[in-house]
Amino acid sequence: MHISDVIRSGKEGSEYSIRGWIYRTRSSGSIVFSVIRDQTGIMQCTVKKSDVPAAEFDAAGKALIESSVECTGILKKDERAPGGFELRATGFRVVAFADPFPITANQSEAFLLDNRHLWIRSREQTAVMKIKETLLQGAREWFSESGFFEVTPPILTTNACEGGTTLFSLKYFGEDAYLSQSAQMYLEATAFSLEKVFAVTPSFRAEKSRTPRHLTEYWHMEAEEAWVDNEGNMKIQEDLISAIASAIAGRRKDELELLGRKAEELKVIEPPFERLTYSKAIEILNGKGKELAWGDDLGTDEERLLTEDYLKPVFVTSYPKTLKAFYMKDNEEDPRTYKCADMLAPEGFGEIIGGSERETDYSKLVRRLEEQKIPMEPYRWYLDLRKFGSVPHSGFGMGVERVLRWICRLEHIRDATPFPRTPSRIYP
Ligand code: NSS
Repeated sequence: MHISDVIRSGKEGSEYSIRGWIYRTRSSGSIVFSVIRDQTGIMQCTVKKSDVPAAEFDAAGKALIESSVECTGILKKDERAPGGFELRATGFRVVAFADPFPITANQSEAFLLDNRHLWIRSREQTAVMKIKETLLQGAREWFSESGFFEVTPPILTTNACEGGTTLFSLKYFGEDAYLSQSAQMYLEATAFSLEKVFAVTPSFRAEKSRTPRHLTEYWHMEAEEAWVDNEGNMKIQEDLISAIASAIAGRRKDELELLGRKAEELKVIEPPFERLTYSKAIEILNGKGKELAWGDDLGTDEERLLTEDYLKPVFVTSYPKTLKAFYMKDNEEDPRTYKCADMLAPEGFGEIIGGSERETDYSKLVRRLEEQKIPMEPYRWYLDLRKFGSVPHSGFGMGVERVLRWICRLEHIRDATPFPRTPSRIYP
């Protein structure tokens, strides 16, 4: 049985078998205390020389941390044991003896990253991976209830969606190709079939930025909606984020607590989220002593300043055209800007979603590509979408690890993914 099931439903005096990895072990003469870890928790097994076959007692004494084991024993209450119960072993089998485990207390971040394949067994990493699963699951449930279809866009592509400077390029049988930065264009195409679509794919950004919120490979949850404008797009995003927060608060209380986050803090994440224009954001930042001019980009520091006092995410709308991609829709209310919005996470975490209404005017798109000297050929198919029954449509992309970093209150985004990819790391 899993350890949590034994603790929850086990009867004192009955016999159970658990299996997992040795979390801690110590022996004193004729008794071995072996704390076993499985995916649900930890439990102490007390192995007495008099209660198990001699070879098994011997093995229990020799097995080092992270050896894989099976223990059968009688359940006993023990206030001192983690979880309040222990197993008094009647059998103890070592499945595989471990070498001395390299990870011990107080090791450097670099050492832990080099040994990531082993470090992900830690309780913190396990908690983050479980919360990530709930994030993805909760989001998929929300999308499904809200009439979205999950689709499967390609990763190998000839299109730059978010500009040429952060592309990983490769040769595709002699032709120039890239790893996808965003599924957006393919989602736009699919939305003219299924109307409401979403996808969860890896996205790649060759960004040299060494910040606590940039990965070169991250999981991107993107949606595209036909017949929806920028305001409708924001409504969908705040509903989605609230559903994710609520799923995690409801199902992952213990894991959140282990990471120093109270589930209650996520329960306040409910629509509506405040909307600020970019112009207003600049004003606020100027008021906080940041010297910024209209047209300057908001970096990590600016977004931290802007969101440090918020408890819920906030939208920043109507960014200057010079800061955003060519496919966004003109904003008639302020022609210097697009009809777009970024969602920033509270408590200083910053951008978690980028979204916009899409330009539907064929000639405007062609003009922008020309102005920005972007070669037209790879975009023929994308431009085609404006020639065959285009409709108002909008969409967004959410960085899964960015959201997870905020929800788990992680210092660095690399801890939101088991095998982080950053400019200086591709091993293990
Ligand atoms: O560049 S974005 O702001 N927008 C797009 O890619 C759109 N084409 C998405 C769309 O409309 N379908 O990236 C979207 C989000 C952004 O808000 C972050 O949360 C995340 O993707 N993102 C990243 N996460 C981790 N590391 C890096 N380097 C990164 N870049 C973006």
